[in-house]
Amino acid sequence: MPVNVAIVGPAGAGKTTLFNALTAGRGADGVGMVDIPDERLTRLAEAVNPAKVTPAQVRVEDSPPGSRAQRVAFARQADVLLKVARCFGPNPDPAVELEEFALDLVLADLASVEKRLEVVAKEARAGKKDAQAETEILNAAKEHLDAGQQLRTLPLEPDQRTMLLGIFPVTLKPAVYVANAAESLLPNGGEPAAKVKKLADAEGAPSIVLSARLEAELAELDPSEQAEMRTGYGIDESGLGRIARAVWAAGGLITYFTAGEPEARAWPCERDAPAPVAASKIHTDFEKHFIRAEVTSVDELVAAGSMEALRAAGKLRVEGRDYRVKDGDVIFFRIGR
Ligand SMILES: Nc1nc2c(ncn2[C@@H]2O[C@H](COP(=O)(O)OP(=O)(O)OP(=O)(O)O)[C@@H](O)[C@H]2O)c(=O)[nH]1
Ligand SMILES: [Mg+2]
Repeated sequence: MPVNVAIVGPAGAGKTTLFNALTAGRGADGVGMVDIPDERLTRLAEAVNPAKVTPAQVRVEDSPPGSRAQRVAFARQADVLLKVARCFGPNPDPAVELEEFALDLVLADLASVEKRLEVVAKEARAGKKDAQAETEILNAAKEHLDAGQQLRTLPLEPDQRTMLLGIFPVTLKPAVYVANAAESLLPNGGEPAAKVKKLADAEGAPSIVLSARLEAELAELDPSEQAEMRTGYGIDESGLGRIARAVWAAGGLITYFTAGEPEARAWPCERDAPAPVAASKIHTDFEKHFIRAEVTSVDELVAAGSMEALRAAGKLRVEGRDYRVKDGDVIFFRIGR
């Protein structure tokens, strides 16, 4: 399943421009599928020479025009929020604009928490197990939101987090900040981008600097021209590549690979997922019928040329159900029936 990324943020921050850049103009109705560049997959494909190469994909969605409530509802359905801030044009004040935008999300979560508190109070009176623990965490959340803070910055135990997720809080979603800077301020975005970074750092969220307009122009060039232009601006990686890495980091994702003759493929997966859960990304049945995982690294596979060669040399690691899949693993899953 692709990762769902919603481009959100203040009005006129360059969200649609960034959407067009990321989707290279191929999005329709504000939705586009984007292939994630990964040099490891490129190297695997060169070594294995498969019939098909399938990169990881992200489903990117642009904020639709609409009311504040509609914008909040839109942010709610994403896995990761890409928060764009205007760091170009006259008097950019991205920190203030981002805080105003965040306040809408905070108020929306506050309303959900209050509604849930009423329900849980009834459940507590009826003697429902866990009602007390849920009331406590909801009250802590309410206090945090009342102070204008997003839930992302509230320290939570795993079970508290699970309880809070029941109200689909939008300020608990992982976020990546994008300082959309004037071309003249590249590569580091100057003072406005520094403000964005400060805000992101305070939340422990990744932030990146780019020019959405420049990225949109670059997306129309062939790769060598792109690289040359980027170098001129002091940028060493595409906006898409940098956004993807930040989305993976914020969303707690890793990438593992499969590399057979029919297909070499990159699979996004939650960090620390047990092997059967990682296998279920390929097919839901694989979780139930998981037997074992045969694991290697990109470098070892590239050196050996194929999974078969590694297997024959006894160099594939055999891992069981408890194995936690790592970023960069190349895996062959043995599945029963
Ligand atoms: N100089 C400069 N202008 C930009 C950049 N990105 C966007 N703009 C301009 O900013 C204006 C708004 O851009 P949009 O992409 O429509 O912004 P938006 O966030 O989608 O706006 P709404 O959907 O109306 O909230 C347009 O005139 C863009 O050309 C950029 O990186 N540099
Ligand atoms: Mg727009």
